[in-house]
Amino acid sequence: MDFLWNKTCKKVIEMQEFFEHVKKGLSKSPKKIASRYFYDAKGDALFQQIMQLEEYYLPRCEMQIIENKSEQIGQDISAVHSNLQVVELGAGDGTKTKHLIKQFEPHFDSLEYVAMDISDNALSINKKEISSEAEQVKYIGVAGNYFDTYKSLPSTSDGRLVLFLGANIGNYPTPDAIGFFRFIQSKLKEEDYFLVAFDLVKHPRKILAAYDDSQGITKQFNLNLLERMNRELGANFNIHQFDHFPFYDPLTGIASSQIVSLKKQTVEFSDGFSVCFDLFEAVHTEVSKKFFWSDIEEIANKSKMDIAQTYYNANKGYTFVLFRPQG
Ligand code: AVJ
Repeated sequence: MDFLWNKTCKKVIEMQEFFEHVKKGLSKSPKKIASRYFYDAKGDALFQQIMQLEEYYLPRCEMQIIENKSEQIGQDISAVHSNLQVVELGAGDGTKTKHLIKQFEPHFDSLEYVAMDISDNALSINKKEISSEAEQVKYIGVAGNYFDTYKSLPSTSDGRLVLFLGANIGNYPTPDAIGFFRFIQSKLKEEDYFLVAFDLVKHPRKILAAYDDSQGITKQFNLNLLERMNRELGANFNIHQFDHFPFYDPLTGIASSQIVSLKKQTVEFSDGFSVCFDLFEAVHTEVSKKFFWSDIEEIANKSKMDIAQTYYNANKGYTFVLFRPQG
């Protein structure tokens, strides 16, 4: 009963927060909704499908590094620490990280893994995946928004490695990425580490194809944002009167997604809030930044971090960078 009550409260608070965000974002010019709202249950399922797409090359690149470099990463960090706490932000279901943790295990006297994710569902799979792969690892799962959960992470006498994988850093334009790095730094001691996966700039057509797949799954993923507003906020979007428009700018390394209104129309929400869309007016939904080395160096410098190591996939289009606070 208590459990159900808590779950219901959480859901209500989340929906209120979503509604406030939507009201603000759709009243702006240009209109804007943040990509973190993609991920309701249907959005999670669509993202799983995206990760299987031939055109969406990112998960395969990441897996290459995890499979071929985890041993090296473990060895590099164990030169400094024999007891390690690994904290993963946006840990997901653990199907990737379990390989990393498993290869880390022999290098440390003790290993603790703290998985942080917004989804209870993903975390329960995560626990099973990690625990069955690495039995000696002390497992801690923390559900919630990682800004809140990371902030209240207790200190440890062990070394700490924070993981931020999946190229999720790409959702932060450079100034936001710098702010995010400073936030991570606040819980790192001098010898601690931050390991981040970056998707690097590559041929613009290859990048564009990753966000404009031929099966239209990415389109469904974006339009699900409108369906989510229908489901949760009682809006009356007709998704057939909107289209998805992704593009990539090689000058900035930014892939952007937008939802375009195919006619002049008004959309109403259950509480009386309404929004007008002009003919072909767009709503910005996502930034997926592709990084130049100079971007990564700028982020490191401005957040007072040093680059300790870099690990690449086979074609060098994707990298894990190991950062350390500047002494
Ligand atoms: C989960 C942020 C890495 O930007 O590539 C995939 C999300 N959006 N297709 C990305 C996404 C459209 C993805 N990240």
